[in-house]
Amino acid sequence: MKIKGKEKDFATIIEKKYDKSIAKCTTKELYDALLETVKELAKEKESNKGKKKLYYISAEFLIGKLLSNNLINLGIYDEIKETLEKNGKNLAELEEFEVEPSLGNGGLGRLAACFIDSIATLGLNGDGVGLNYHYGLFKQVFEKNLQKETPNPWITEDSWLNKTERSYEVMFGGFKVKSKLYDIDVVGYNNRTTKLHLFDIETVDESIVGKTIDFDKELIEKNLTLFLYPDDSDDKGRLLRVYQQYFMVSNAASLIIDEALEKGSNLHDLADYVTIQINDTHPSMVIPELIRQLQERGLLMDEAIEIVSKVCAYTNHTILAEALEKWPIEFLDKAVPQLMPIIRELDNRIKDKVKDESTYIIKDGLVHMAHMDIHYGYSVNGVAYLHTEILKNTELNNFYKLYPEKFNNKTNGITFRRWLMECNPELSSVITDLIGDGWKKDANELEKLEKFVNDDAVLDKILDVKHQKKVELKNYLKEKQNIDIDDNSVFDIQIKRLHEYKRQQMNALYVINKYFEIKEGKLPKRPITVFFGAKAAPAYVIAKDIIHLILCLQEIIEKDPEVNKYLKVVMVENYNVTLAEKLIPACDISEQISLASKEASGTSNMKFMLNGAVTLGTMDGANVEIAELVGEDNIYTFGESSEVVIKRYEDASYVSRDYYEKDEKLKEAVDFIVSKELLKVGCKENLERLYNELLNKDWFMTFPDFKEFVKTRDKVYEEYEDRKAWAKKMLINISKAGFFSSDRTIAQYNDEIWKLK
Ligand code: KOT
Repeated sequence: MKIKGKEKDFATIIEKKYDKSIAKCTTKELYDALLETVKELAKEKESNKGKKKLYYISAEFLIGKLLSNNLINLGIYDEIKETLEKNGKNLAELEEFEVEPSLGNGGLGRLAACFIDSIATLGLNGDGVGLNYHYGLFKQVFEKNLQKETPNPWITEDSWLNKTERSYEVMFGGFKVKSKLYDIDVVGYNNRTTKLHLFDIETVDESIVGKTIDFDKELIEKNLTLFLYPDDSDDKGRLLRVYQQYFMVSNAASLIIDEALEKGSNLHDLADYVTIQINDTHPSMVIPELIRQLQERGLLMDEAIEIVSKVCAYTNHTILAEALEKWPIEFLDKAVPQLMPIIRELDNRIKDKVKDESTYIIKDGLVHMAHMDIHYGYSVNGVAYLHTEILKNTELNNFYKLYPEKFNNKTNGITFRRWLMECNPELSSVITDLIGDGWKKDANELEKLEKFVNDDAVLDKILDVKHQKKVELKNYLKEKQNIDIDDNSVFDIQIKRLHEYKRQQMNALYVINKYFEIKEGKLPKRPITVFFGAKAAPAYVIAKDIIHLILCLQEIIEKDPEVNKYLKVVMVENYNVTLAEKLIPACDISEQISLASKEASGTSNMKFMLNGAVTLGTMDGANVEIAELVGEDNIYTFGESSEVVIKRYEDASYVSRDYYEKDEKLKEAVDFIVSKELLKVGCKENLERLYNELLNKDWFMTFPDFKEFVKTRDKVYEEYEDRKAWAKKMLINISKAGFFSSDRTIAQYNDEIWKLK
């Protein structure tokens, strides 16, 4: 590798730093040296330049570990790996040493991380802006088959954060705080870098948190950047979120204005210098805050509003009503009183010209953040074709009628650097051997793989790699969780946040159904391992009950000698990016079983197909586009359509008990939740609550899809046995995954929204 123009090798760097050879170094020493080297190399890369700059503001950036990814993007992964191996060391140990930052929840946060990678790689002038949560989301531990939440500290002296000199004063109602900016350099796969800016406060006090995630929610100066989404089940937690959000956007606005001024903007022309992507409504207060700061610098309200309306673009990631943020006016009055007059003014201007009250910003004492984004942003996008259509035609139809020109779709994507090259080097090299490495820069080239669909040797290779990755996962989970897995079983995997609409409960009901079949002597042709990975929000009671059910099933099945040879449930603890990178390459069947219309896009579906898993899913989110690309022979779909589901909600006609009464198998599975067997290992209160919820409500309509789900899934297992036919499906999935590269998504954001040069 070249540092400051001079050829250097890692062994010499180590020798110089520690006065000893690589072989004699500890893991920490090697890690530190690599961290330092990579940080230095990143600094040398040209940072993306241009007059106009994008600020991608997001409450979450689920970046994952960075070492290997940075080595890949710098083009020195193989070199370092070999050097270490030659000296009896291995990169995997260093990867293990690294602590994963816990700065996100799920899809929205991981998407932001993929986007930053692609922005750097495409050489676009854009940075990410977010918060530096010290304890991240939370660390999930299982105790007595229940989820417990503990703090997840990740900031050590070996972190990727670089402390900067930048600092701003942020005013809250009655007090102010001083911010401190930390940066992480994001290296693109192309000699470029951008930055992830994470704001923090220096008065934050980790000691106010004990072993659990409880802490005094009113000590804002001490708790502001401790956790991502502190428990919002009570008003104090919700209010803290408002403080966090304002802290994030006020710093962002200050940074944006400073950087524009430095580049010669006179602020009247700010829209030529800046575009802001608002990642769901968490950063929405940037709109009134930017207006406020522009006024402070002498601009008049009219002009400030006009400028901001040309600068801000909004992405919607969900149609779930409870996720569309609405803040009580009292909250904003208390936390950020300086914003309320501006928000009122923004709302009044709408009330003056728009008749449709449903679009007003302030209604019934609540401030509707998304409404503000749509009225005062220049672009509104959904994250998959179906999702955007639902926004236009149903959820946001009233806004679509007002501003049809603002609405556009940007189907999500994933970075192939992390989700193929890093997590599956074996498959990457099979691909490269077949079609060359052009796909690394242009993912569409993966389509060239299609011509090998009848090549037995290629199909065998793909099956071999899959098996190898299954063995790796098996060994990893043996070491980490002491679980024994049969690598010849089918690996059936569902990984995503735990939510009723994602319907992990339906997967669990299938497991129960299979358990009964096995008990009755109807054995599967091959053992099945059903993996789950999911965190439930601390205050989401039913979601935690579903985790409880899954863990209880895991225990019962494991202990049953009649069943455990054929069926196994594995719920991985503390599911995160690191685990995803191990699970995804090893997956045979990708479970994407949300209630049609509810999953905006999904992104694990894309990661799985790229790694040769076959999707079993509903026609929801990006599954629809996957189905279109791979064709019906290479995906398994089932369940009611989004139209039927939307209609069912509209006429409120759904009665879950009707399905339960009519379907014997379903009844049997649901009853098992409160059976003697389960109550022996589980908690009565949780299991009964879940049982009653399903029977009396089932708001996300698991029951109507259950029968077809069982039938389709059984068919998947049967067809899996024709290994050659299955390998073809795998190959087609890989070859069609190119569309889901986040490089494509980001190029579209730029062409159609940001318009950076
Ligand atoms: C969370 C809270 C409020 C609003 C939205 C969310 C949210 C949505 N968090 N994650 N999402 C997911 O975003 C992904 C990226 O666009 C989608 O693929 C996925 O379907 C959403 O559920």
